[in-house]
Amino acid sequence: MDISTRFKENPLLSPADLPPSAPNLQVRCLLNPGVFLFQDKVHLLVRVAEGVQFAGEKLFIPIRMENGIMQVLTFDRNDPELRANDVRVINYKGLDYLTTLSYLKLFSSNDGIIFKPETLSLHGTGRYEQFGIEDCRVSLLNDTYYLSYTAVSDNGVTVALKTTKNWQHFEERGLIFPPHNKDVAIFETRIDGKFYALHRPSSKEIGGHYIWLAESPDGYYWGQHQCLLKSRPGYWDAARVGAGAAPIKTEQGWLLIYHGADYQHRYCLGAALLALDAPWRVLARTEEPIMEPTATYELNGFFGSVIFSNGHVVRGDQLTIYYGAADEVICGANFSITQIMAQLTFL
Ligand code: MAN
Repeated sequence: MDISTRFKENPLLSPADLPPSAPNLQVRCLLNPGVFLFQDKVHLLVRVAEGVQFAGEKLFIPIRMENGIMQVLTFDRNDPELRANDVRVINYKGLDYLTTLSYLKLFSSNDGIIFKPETLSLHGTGRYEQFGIEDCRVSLLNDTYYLSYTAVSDNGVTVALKTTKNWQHFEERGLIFPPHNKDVAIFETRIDGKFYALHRPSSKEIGGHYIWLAESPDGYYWGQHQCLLKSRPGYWDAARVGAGAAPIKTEQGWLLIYHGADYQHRYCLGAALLALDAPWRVLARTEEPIMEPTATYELNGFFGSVIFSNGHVVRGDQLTIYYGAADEVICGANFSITQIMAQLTFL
């Protein structure tokens, strides 16, 4: 059951709210923000997806070369070796390219509703980020923010980590998960001295798009992997599942908000509960979504029928999630944690 209360101000941020980062680019989507509190303000680390204006028979793909310079690849739409039937990705001569190049842009707000851009922009660098950086989760442990984000290149879809204490100086921690992996959410409390993270490896053959758990002595080197939550045939989350932001610590366990999609690529949110002292034990899961795309801005957009969240703020029983709607705009919604708990079915 959809138990969310959408902000009446939705969408909070749209592509028109930000100028492009280069003159020949166009902002196509503002989506999937990482969320954190810093200096008493709500901050969104927004994924900005930019493309090049399509022109007639040509298709343009922006990429960021290893030296940091943006380059535009040109394809002929009628080329028999081009496959371009997904708005997000094309395939040419057997190789995949993304139609947009994403970077991360910081916004802040006093009230959690009206967001203004800050100066900070994080662009992809080096050979693993040439197709962009996406969908950052921001986890706070002690005084350090951990930024885990998707790094895409022709080497594959990987997960990279940066850390910062002040949002001015960043430590590059490199790739923490090899391809194909995304949706990494680092727990904000250590358990028995160890760091824990949810991640989502994908297999094209045996296996699927499942949520896994990993542990680490230092937050940088991850191992002891365990498969946690699988997609469920016949359900709203039949095709894929992936973690949202860091799980929320409650008395009953770690409350995880996750996204699930069916084979029609309809993305909804669900919840699961993990044991407090043993997060590899799944205690409960929602049978139905707790939020599904129904609003116009969720149904229609760059990629319709999508609700995707990787950031939230918790205040007592109130959970405020920020989410990408239809892969194009950023919205907000409130939940009661008690009500989410009531939707869980214990295993
Ligand atoms: C999928 C979608 C895109 C994303 C790519 C690479 O195709 O989630 O939005 O850019 O994966 O991560």
